[in-house]
Amino acid sequence: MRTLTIVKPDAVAAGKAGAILARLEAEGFRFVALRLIRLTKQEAEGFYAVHRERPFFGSLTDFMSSGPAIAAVVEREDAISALRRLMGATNPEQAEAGTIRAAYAASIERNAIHGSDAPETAAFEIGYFFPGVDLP
Ligand code: FUP
Repeated sequence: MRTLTIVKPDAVAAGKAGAILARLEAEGFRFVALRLIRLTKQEAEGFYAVHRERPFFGSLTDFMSSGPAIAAVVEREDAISALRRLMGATNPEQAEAGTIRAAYAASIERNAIHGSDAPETAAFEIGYFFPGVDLP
């Protein structure tokens, strides 16, 4: 099974992208596709369109378009829930010890990593960053 992850701009700026990608490998994820992205504000708005009515939408999309990030398709048994467990809670104050967000997230907004939350969102998000790519 496959899912979409993003090492967010805060983690890339902090020089933690390699550590986070290594952690994914250590937890059994294999990279199927990977690219450095630099989202425009509009691209960030399109990605987070489900949140457009939320009060944090403007700030979140400013942050997501603030610098380079890494988008990857990763594969593993039970990939979606395994990645969500490994990421930890959205708010790092609630993230369990040992999770990526507990280690690297600064706040609920600048929270280091994204992972799709369901098969339908994974399909949408993979297509959003790797359109027309014939993935192996
Ligand atoms: P998650 O799936 O854990 O990334 O969390 P959500 O889909 O609920 O939220 C998507 C992103 O919105 C989060 F990664 C960070 C941001 N967010 C905020 O900035 N403030 C909030 O109160 C909630 C979410």
